[in-house]
Amino acid sequence: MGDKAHTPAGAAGRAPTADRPSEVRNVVLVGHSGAGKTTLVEALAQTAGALGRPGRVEDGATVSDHDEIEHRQHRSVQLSLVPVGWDGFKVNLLDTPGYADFVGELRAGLRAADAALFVVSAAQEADAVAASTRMVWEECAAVGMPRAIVVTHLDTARTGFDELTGVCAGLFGHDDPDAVLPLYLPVHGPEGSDGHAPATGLIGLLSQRVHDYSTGERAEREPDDAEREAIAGARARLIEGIIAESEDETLMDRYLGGEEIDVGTLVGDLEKAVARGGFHPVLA
Ligand SMILES: Nc1nc2c(ncn2[C@@H]2O[C@H](COP(=O)(O)OP(=O)(O)OP(=O)(O)O)[C@@H](O)[C@H]2O)c(=O)[nH]1
Ligand SMILES: [Mg+2]
Repeated sequence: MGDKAHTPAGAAGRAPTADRPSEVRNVVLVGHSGAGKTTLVEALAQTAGALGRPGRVEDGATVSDHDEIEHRQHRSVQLSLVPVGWDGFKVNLLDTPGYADFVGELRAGLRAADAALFVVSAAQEADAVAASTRMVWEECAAVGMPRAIVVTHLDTARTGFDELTGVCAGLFGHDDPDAVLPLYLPVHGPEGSDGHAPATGLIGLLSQRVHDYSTGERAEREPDDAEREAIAGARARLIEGIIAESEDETLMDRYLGGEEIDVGTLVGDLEKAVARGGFHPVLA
């Protein structure tokens, strides 16, 4: 990536440092133009404390789209590096342009990456996930790169989250659709006058807890009856998907025999499966 990579000075506060290569993770964001990669980077940087308030692409106010052309066109035209500190690691977020003209920038980002986030917009028709994005997925699969899928635009969605995770499993999990599954389900608030019901929280399928953001602050609560019902099927499928990838071959028998597998074991196996490139979480 060399001089093509840009670290915006000042905007993200002091860049996190890492003393050892083992403390660095390079994560590239891949997806079609307008999917929401730059907006996601902005939100991740804010959550990690690298930004006070997230800026918007259309205002030319994001850390990642810092070039004058990007401000004018409201889209990324070059590879951009946004370092954030998280849990003792330096995570270098590599935001790539989705527009095909800038594929060289995407290539540079892929070469530097340890893992990839595939960003898919629920606001676009499901078949709009570009063939080029699927090709990049196949390339990453060929080298066993860890991959996750992030669904954006759930607030103005044309396609519901459940439907979209099914579409993603079809597009990206053709070898094994049970290896492309959600870890959380979005909770939607009441429908506004525009007919959209914005997502106000997330239900953790493993933890069975609801992370509620409806007040603007993060709060945690027990699921209600309707949420419990939504959890049941999706949770069973997720657990089976994780266990199928587990190195512990006794786990499936124990699970099918009715044993309640502890969440810590499942999370450990999930992390290993993701790192091996064998399981791909879908995140809202
Ligand atoms: N409502 C809504 N708008 C979003 C969301 N994510 C992104 N947007 C908007 O969608 C537009 C495109 O988002 P970007 O983040 O620029 O998309 P991108 O993937 O970086 O696009 P390229 O840089 O062209 O590859 C912007 O106007 C964003 O504000 C979302 O989750 N909900
Ligand atoms: Mg962008």
